[in-house]
Amino acid sequence: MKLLFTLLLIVSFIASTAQNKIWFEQPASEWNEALPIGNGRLGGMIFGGVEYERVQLNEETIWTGSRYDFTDKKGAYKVLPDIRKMLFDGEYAQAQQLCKEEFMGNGNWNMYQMLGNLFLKTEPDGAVTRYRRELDLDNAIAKTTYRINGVTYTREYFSSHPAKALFVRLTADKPGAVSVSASLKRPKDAEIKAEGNEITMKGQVTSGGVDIQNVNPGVRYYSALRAVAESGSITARGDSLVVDGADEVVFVLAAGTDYWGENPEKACREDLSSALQVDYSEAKEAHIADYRSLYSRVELDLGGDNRNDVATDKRLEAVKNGSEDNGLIETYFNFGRYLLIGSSRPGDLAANLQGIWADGLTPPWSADYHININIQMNYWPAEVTNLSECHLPFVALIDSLRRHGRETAREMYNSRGFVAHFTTDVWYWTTAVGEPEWGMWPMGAAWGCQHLWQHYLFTQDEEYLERIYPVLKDASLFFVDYLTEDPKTGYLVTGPSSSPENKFETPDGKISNITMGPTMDMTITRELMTNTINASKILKTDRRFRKELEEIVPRLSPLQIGSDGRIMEWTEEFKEPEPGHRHMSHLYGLYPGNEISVTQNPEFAKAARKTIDYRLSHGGGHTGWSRAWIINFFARLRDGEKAYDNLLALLRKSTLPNLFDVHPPFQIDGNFGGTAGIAEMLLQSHAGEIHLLPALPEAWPDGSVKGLKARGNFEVDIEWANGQLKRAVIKSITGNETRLRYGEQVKEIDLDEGGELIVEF
Ligand code: FUC
Repeated sequence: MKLLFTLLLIVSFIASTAQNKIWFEQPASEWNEALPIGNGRLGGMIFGGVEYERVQLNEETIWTGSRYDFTDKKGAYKVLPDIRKMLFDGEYAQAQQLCKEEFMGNGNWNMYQMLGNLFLKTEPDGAVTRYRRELDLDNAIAKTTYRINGVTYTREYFSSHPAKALFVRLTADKPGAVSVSASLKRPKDAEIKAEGNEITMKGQVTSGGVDIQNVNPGVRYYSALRAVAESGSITARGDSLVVDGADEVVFVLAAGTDYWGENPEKACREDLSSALQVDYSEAKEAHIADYRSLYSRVELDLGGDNRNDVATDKRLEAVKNGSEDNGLIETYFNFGRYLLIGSSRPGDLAANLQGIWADGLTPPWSADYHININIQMNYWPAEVTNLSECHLPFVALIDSLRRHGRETAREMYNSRGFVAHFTTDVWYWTTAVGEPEWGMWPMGAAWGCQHLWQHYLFTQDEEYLERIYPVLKDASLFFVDYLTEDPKTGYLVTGPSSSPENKFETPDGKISNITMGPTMDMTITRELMTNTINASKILKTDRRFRKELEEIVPRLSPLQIGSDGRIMEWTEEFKEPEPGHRHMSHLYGLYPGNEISVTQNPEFAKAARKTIDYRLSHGGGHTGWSRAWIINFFARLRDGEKAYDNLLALLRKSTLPNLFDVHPPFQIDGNFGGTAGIAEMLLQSHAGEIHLLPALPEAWPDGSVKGLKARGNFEVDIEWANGQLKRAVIKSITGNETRLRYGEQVKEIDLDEGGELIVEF
């Protein structure tokens, strides 16, 4: 068969049978069954209990701590040469000890905390029938319906980005049937008051009171819940609002904090009064229109049968028991995009380890910004699934690290530029803290910078590139000063550093983590410098600095294949105490990087495959995010079958009933990594070409995807049948040239702005 390339200016629509509801036949019995709603900043988890409804609330800036909680060790750089010498001499354990004692900084761990809970209490006067609780991914609306004594009750919930408020509406199909008592609660640090038709809750958050030494209070917050009823009455009783005999009641919740320097009460009041200016149906319409302007850019159809009559938890259970369900995979993909829209809007904070949805006052790992894989993974689907704007909070996060990051670069490494280590939070601290095992890794900002560059590759926005170039330059500048020559090889290396969270056995039988020049560091450094060079060429700026970087890049310690044919994780072949380790950092160059490729260096691709197989055969992929990473690896290796197997494993082993990813516990990165993986199986563009259906598994013989993005600012629709490409539409948004690949067939293309290429069999 031969591809027919035609240049046309017609938009094609691909019919879709998308699976767009997550639904249950019962209320959530625990948090992992509740349904998330979010407007990027204000989140709710809907439990849907008839008698006791709980909407667990989050506001993304509710954090303990402050900007000054973490400090670098003053003059730490003075011990840097000693640590490096020990490492070059093979005295790993001693070097690690010195790192811990003399080199790393310290601070208190801060916590992301929930805002509180909205409880709605009703007194059902009969048995509940026809219960259904759902999340409509097409419209970002959650709904609970049930019948009691012939009356149908409906609750609708959404968190609106344009209205900056969260809405819950209770209606019934019989006049006067809505009676409910509403309250706001928080386990600590809350002054709650009900008055008239409003409840307010305010305070300053402090430590959750667990075994963390968090002594510093955090943000001040103010939230208000207003009830608006049709007929019936609203009375404040104690700290609750009692609604009696209404036709319907709408609860509108707004919240403000002083995180951005605002007066929390004023911020909350402004949001609330503007949210109340329009009626419910207008607010709902505006919410749907705003959400759909992002969500409806992409449609995926994997030929999944449209079994919307089976509840989501049952479908997932069936998959866990061995069946396959393309429809559920579509839902998983749609849900991933829904979650990104719900937790990461421009101007807001980046999505944390739990997006914005965390329960209690002490969420796991503080629900912070682990930047040694997790938060980067949150943003893997952003560009390819056409949610470029939702990437911007992460771009802002990396930029925000510069302030502390410059101090850390100076104090720890006597270097210019900026640096960040394995984790940070909304106060943007950058120092290396905790155990060297996980804390001694200075590549967080550098990895983050790849996202800055990727956003440019996908959007081709030169004004944006101009704005972020100083960040790339600052990150590269750090490495110019910081890299040191390995006396054995003559190459430039990073260090002291680790291969994120992994360990090795030293030649004298000790377990250690710290070395010079771990593979991931070197790949990231090479990529960062190359991106900075390319950016400076596009912007026609900084020739001298560019030359400096161009001289450094070939001197960086290279990627190596070990004696057993695997990619080496460190510059030496150490024994691995945990061969199935969850991080596969040395394969960064396969994904998300592009240093390893099936076509450009097949020997490395072969070694990468061996590396993954070895990890998997020793129990690797056991956390949700680790499994999600593997899907992307196999997609890049063009192995659709293995990518699909691991996607199934993600659903079978690492997915909760509400489709949240589980580490365990719940961690949102796997949702985003899995979503990116599905896209990566259908479209790739990292190797200077748009590759259609690079890893299509046999399980998806017929299907289509509409609206994915490729680097170079192309929008791509693909339709396939019997495992073969049937039709593709490549639309150039800004006008560009590239190469198009399907299997072995390639063609150079050059499209004007808005131009389309239709490829048909
Ligand atoms: C990294 C991982 C852990 C966990 C934590 C939040 O450190 O190694 O598995 O996901 O982040």
